[in-house]
Amino acid sequence: MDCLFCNLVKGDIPATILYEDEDVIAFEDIMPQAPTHFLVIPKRHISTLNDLTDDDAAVVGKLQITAAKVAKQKGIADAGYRVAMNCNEMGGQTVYHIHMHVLGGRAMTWPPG
Ligand code: D5M
Repeated sequence: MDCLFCNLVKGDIPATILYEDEDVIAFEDIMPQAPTHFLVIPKRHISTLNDLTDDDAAVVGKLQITAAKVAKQKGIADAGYRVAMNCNEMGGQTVYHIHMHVLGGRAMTWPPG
């Protein structure tokens, strides 16, 4: 299976990496929708949120904790930011390796489109 984000994790495609450890990696989104827009992904392939099991609880928690850490590092934490995960076609998912979007640096609107 050829997965874009698995290839990014392997270093086969370039990325601006903001944080990396044995479980997760955070990098700049290539099509930013806000002045700050980065993604946090598990290194292990999980296609969609629907594929999560109880065994994934720790890594999913780590995605959120990493999002908050990197948001602080990027200087958007105090002003505030948006975290979003898209699931399947109607949810707007285009890359089938789960990823947490973190957007900041501008006021977000609600509801999201
Ligand atoms: O979001 C998929 C996101 O992935 C979208 O915001 C663009 C981003 N993307 C796609 N390719 C790359 C690379 N190569 N580097 C960084 N970011 C990338 P979704 O929720 O699936 O629509």
